[in-house]
Amino acid sequence: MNAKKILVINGPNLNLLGLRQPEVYGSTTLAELEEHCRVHGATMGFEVDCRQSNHEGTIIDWLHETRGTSHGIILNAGAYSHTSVAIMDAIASVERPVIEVHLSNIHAREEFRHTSFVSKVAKGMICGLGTTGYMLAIDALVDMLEHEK
Ligand code: CA2
Repeated sequence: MNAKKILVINGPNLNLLGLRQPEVYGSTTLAELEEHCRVHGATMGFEVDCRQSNHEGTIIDWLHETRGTSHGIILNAGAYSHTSVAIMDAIASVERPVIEVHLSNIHAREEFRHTSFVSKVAKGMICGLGTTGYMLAIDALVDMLEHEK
């Protein structure tokens, strides 16, 4: 691996960002969010690869791939965060820092959103700060990766 690389994975329904429920998830579209992530990473010399899928297995495949291709991962697994032991197991296998991000404050919402399987294995978690959470997660990963030897 030459260039320092961060993978941003957005899960189910996040392709609708900015298009529906702006009162909950904000008005920034997924394409705008991904561009902000790439630009923010680039200012610190990191390449940011952004992907979105509505499919659990695809997200798991991408997590497995990161073993040889990415130094750190930012994951908003959407509703799979609350249900998927399979994604949790995949994260536990990647041996790369994974930061969980949620746009909304999952603890201030319905009870079924209070549990996250991702949180059990993530390095850290940011929620409730909208798209700023992704920038903070990039900052945290860059700091971690620059100090790791
Ligand atoms: O707050 C978050 O980022 C969530 O991961 C978003 C998920 C939700 O199931 C989690 O509990 C918290 C839902 C993503 C749905 O995204 C939409 C965006 C715009 C319009 C409709 C859905």
